[in-house]
Amino acid sequence: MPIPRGRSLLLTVVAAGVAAAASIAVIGTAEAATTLGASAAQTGRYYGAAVAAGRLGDATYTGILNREFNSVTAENEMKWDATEPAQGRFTYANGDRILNQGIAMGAKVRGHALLWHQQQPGWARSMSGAALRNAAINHVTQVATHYRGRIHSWDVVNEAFADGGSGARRDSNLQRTGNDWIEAAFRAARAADPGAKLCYNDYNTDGVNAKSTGIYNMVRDFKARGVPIDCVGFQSHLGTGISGDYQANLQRFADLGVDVQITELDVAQGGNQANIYATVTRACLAVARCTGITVWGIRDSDSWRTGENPLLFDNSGNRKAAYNSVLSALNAGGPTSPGPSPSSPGPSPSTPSGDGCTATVSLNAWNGGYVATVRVTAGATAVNGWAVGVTLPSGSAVTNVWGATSSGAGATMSFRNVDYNRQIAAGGSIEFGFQGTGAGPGSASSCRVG
Ligand code: 9MR
Repeated sequence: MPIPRGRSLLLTVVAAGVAAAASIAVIGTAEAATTLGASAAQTGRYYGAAVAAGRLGDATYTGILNREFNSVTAENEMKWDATEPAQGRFTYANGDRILNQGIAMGAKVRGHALLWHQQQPGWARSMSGAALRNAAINHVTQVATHYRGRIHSWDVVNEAFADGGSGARRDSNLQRTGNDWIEAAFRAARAADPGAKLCYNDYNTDGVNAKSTGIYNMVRDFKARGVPIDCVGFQSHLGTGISGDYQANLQRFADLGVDVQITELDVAQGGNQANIYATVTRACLAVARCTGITVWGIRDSDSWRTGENPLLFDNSGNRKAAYNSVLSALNAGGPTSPGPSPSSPGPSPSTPSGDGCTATVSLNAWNGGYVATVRVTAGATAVNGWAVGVTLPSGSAVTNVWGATSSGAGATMSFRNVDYNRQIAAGGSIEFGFQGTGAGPGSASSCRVG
């Protein structure tokens, strides 16, 4: 991985024994001003791009990506049709290419998108009811588990609200499984990857309007009821103008206690493209909880908006006027964004007392299925191998398990450690989980060491 120029300079300065903090800061600022990622990082933010795995072999494309950006989003490769083309058969090769590109760059990786009414595999499009709900939650669990610990933010649910004046949910096969499908997805994502920020992402939300207000009300309700949501993504596919209350809209969401992110920015070239890009940048910088901006592609020729030239680099990879306006706006600065908030704690571990272990089950249940997260906590002595027994109500069946192996069927299931979570330090805990159909287990469970 190339060392960012700012960092190597800083090391040189320190090695030379120049201890004056002011001069280090000045050098850092001057260096940071030359790329989008480094200038955004000055206020604790990221500047990212949507990346297509198929373009990573293009040296111009990858050169700009490596130089300018400190966050990547998979443009298509982590979507449902890409990651689960046949039910229960998961394919991560292209998603992993983007993840590894991000890791190699030292960049954040945004996950996009776990559930969406579009780009569903054919098998899911023809499903409905409890079967679809179970398949969707299993998808969330499996994909978020595969990428666990490596995703900065997940778009857990994408574009679930209708356009127009209703402020209501969009009709879709997912919506028809019950209005609680969104919260079920967020709970499953939290259980699978407690370290990722969980976002709701949508378009046509670039000001205070009926659609953004519908989403605002959902987020407020989720926060009030403890549904795990950390961020809202504003796609910001913009035309030739921008709403005067763009910033105020970001701020009202931030005031609910979530981060906001600009997730898919592109702006039609026909109007005042450079100014609109600068306005969006300044709006994000002015909102302390606006943690980063992602543009939806690199060069105009990479964009889904064919013919609109909506990005920051032209077809040859040259910086456009819009690029310069973004860079200047980033360098003008703004309040520092808050650092990563700790992920919400799972069920509180029992106080260690005596030897042995305890297990607590927390449940994310819906009509016809559930995801159970089991926290295993060691007592005053470290544990080397454990087994947990769980009693299931009649009619319930476990369909998949992660972080443990299972045995038994029917009423009593036994779960044993796998290699990586065999050992638990004294007082420490680990989690495993399982998904099932029917009603979920109660909280009672047994735990034994060995
Ligand atoms: O940029 C994506 C394009 O390559 C795909 O063909 C398209 C398929 O629906 O999805 C595009 O990305 C969309 C994103 O996933 C969600 N918000 C709207 C984006 C543009 O359509």
